[in-house]
Amino acid sequence: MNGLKWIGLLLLPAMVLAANEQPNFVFLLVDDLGWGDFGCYGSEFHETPNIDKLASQGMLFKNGYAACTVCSPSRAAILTGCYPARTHLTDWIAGHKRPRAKLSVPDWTMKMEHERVVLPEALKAGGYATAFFGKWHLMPIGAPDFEEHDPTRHGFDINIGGREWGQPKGPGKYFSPFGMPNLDDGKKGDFLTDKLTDAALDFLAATEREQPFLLYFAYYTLHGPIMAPPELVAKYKQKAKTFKNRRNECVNPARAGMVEKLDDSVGRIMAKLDELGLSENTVVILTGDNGGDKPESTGGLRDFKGFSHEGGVREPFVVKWPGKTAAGSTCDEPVIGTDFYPTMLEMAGLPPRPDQHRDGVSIVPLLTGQRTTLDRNTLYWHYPHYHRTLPYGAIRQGDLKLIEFFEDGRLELYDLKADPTESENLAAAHPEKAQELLKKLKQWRQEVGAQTMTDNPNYVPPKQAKKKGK
Ligand SMILES: [Ca+2]
Repeated sequence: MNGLKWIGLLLLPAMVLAANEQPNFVFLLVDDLGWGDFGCYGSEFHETPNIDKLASQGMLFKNGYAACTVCSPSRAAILTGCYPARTHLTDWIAGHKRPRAKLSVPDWTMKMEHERVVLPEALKAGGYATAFFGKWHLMPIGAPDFEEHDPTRHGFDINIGGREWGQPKGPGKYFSPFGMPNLDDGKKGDFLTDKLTDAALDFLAATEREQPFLLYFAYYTLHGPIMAPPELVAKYKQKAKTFKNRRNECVNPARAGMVEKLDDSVGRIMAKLDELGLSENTVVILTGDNGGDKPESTGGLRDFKGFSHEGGVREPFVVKWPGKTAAGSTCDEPVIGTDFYPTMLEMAGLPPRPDQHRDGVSIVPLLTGQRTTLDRNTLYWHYPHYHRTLPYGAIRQGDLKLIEFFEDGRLELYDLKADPTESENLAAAHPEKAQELLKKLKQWRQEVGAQTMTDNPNYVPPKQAKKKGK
């Protein structure tokens, strides 16, 4: 080969795939999923054979993160490839009101802006069929353009079940009737996870084979209300009687039943892919939007949904990419929800959109085993809101994590390798390191244009508020 040809080859994009070579995507996003909720992440009470099998066929990440400790911001981060701090979509829609709190919550954005090209839009532009199932929770409740923000206005060809709801809103909640957009109510007593899965299987069966697809399934489960079919509740009540809880995990029969229904759903989807001959060219991704809603669901990590500590944001994170990812592999590198957008574009052989997924990094080199680390060594969180936690920002750099609480500037510093449960605050012992990370965190907030909090003129200290309330 002559030199010119070599140069020509080098100038080609890294991967150009013919349409029939582009992989399909099944993206499974579980609500309020604890790091310890699956067998492959250590649970002994929950029974997740299908999910464990999925993990055994792909790569399991041990330091996978959600971009926020609550729903909507994490979901938007996956779709936009941007940190919540950058989009200003920083709390669950429509958030808590704390008019008497010490700090004023900024005027944050309760929707994804249409100007952004989000992940499903980018894949659609690349020839993909796109379908949304389940919980959306990204509509600006009460705003005039409310209806303009359902999944079909953000790149999905079809929407089954997505509305402004953060949880099932039908009279039977997880049981039929559901009253959800385009979802068959089935018969009384039917379970929501099953019916959404039926719809997803119908989509798979009907998909035109010449066109690759994105099946984006955002489960309502495991969000409250915690409910499962009676026979499963009975099964796990029985199991609980003799269960040796060696890991102090969540032993809640109804929640375990929800997990089993989730696992059934994953199993049915995998079986359908097999049946249709699609398994070998379908990437399956499974993760969660924020930590479990039960303190014991997080595999021993500190705190849970709504908190600044690891239990609020560390998530199961599994990717099966047939022929590319070594079966049964694991990865220790920290990765986060914003990374899916550039990763999936690269998998699809589509050009990156660095002006869109500004905070994501393609994790393809990790998945292919080409590398064990990324060039990035910092992750960030920004939560200028009151929830279970006080408002905070956080940075993880290598194994170190610094949390800054905005009310009083209090700092917490942890070495996640030596102390994964964040039990020993090292901030006082290592003030220089704490200040170095704080400086980085502040610089990052400036770079992404994060909204900051201000002193609240209507602040009523808790003691006075209590008196007034009497
Ligand atoms: Ca959630």
